Amino acid sequence: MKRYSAFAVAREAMRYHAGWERAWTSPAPKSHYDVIVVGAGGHGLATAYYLGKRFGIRNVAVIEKGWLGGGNTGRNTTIIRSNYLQDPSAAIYEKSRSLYEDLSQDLNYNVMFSPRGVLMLAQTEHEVRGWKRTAHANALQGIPTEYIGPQRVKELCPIMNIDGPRYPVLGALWQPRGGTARHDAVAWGYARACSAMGMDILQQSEVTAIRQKAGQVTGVETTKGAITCGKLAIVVAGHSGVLADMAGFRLPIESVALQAMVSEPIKPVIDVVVMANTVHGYLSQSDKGELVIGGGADGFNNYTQRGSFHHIEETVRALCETFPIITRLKMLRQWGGIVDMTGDRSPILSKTPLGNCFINCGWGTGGFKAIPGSGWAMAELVARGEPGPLAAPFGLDRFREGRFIDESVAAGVAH
Ligand code: FAD
Ligand code: PYC
Repeated sequence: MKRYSAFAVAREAMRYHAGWERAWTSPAPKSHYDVIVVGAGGHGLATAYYLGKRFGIRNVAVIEKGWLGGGNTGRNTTIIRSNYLQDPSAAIYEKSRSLYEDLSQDLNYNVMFSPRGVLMLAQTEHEVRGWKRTAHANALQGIPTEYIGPQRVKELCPIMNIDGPRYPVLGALWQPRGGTARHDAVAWGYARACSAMGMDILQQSEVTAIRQKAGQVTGVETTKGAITCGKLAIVVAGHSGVLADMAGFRLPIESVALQAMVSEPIKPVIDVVVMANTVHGYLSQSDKGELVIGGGADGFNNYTQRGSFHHIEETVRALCETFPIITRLKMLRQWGGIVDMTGDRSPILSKTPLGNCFINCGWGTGGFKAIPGSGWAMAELVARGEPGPLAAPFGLDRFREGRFIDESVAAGVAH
C-alpha cells in the first residue's frame, strides 16, 4: 500500500487525484483464518492491528455486520483522557492515551489527535473531594492531572458561567494532555493498516452462530457462509450479550442507549473539552466548528441506536446554564449508540469458558479513549492465550471473586 505523504498529495494533485488506492480491500471470505475478530469497531480493528504488528499474526479476518466504525466508534463524542482512580484503569487508559500521541505516524493516517486538555467540573462538595482524590491518585500513578480552582477554570474556558444558577463551578480536575481525536479516522486508520498487512475486513457479514467442539470454538456461521478459525475474539460492545449467548456463556453486561448531538457550526468559542457530570452534559468543539454535545444514558436496557427524547432536553438545559452563549444555537443532528455496561463500570478483557475464545467488552460510555490500549492488550491475550499486565485485572473472574474495579465516578457519564 502506498504511503500517504505531502509528496503523495502533490503527486495526486498533478493527476487529478486519479491514483489514490482504496484504503482497504473488500475481499470474499476465506474458508479459514488463524484468528477471527468479530466486530469492526475501533477495539476489534485495533486488536487485529496489534496482532499483526506485535505478534506477526496476519491470517486474520475482522467480521462486521454493518460497516466498519458504524457502531459506537463512529457515534461517540471522542473525549480522550486517562484520569481514572484505580491503578489498573489508569494503566490501560494512560497506555491508550500515550499510543494516541503518535498514532497518526504509526498508522500513516491522520487521526487528528488534539490534546487540547480536558476539564471535569466539580459542582458539588462531593465532586470537589472526589476530583482532589483522583488528582492525588493520578500523581502516584505518574499521570499529569491537577485539581484547579474556579478562576483557573474560567481562564481556560472563558465562555463558562462559573456562577451557575443551580450548581456553581467550584473547581475542576484538569488533564492538559487529554483531548479528542477524529473517531472515523481512528477506525479507518486501523482498517487501512490491517488491510495493508493482508488481513480481511468482511463488512456486511453478520456472525449468526458460533460453532464449537469439546470446549473449543471451531468457527463461525455468518450471513456470507461458514468460516473456520483457530481462535475467536468477540469485540462487539453493545451486542456482547448476544454473541456470548451464541457461545453458550453469560456476561455481567447491560446494554443501554447513550446519545449525543451536534450544533450548527460556529466560529471557535471553546478550545478545551468540558465534562459537567453533576448537571449531565459534556461539550467540545469539532474542527468543523460544530459543538459536540453528549448527555446521560437511558435508564433501561435497549438496542435502539436512538436514545430517549427527554435526555436531549435535560442535556441542552444543563449546558445552556453552564454556557449561556450557546442558548440560541440550532442543533443539527442527534444519534445514539448501544453501550455495554458492567456493574463496576470497568471493561472486560478476558478468557472465556471456551478455550480459544476471548472477549473484549464493557467499555460502556468510555471506550473510545481506550481503543489503542485495549487493542494492544487484547492482541496479547489472544496471541499468548494469557493476559498481559494491562489486561490481567479485567478478567471475568473478578465478578465471581468480588474484585471489582469501581470506576463509576471516573466513567464520568450519568448512568
Ligand atoms: P463498536 O464501535 O460498537 O463496534 C462493535 C461492532 O460490532 C459494531 O460495528 C457492530 O456492528 C459489530 N457487531 C455487533 N454484532 C455483530 C455480529 N453479530 N456480527 C458482526 N459484527 C457485529 N468513549 C470515550 O472514550 N469518550 C467519549 O467521549 C465517548 N462518548 C460516547 C458518546 C456516545 C453517544 C456513545 C454511544 C459512546 C461514547 N463513548 C465514548 C464510548 C465509546 O464510543 C465506546 O466505548 C467504543 O466506541 C466502543 O468501541 P467498540 O469497538 O468496542 O464498539
Ligand atoms: O469517558 O470521557 C468519557 C466520556 C465522555 C463522554 C462520554 N464518555
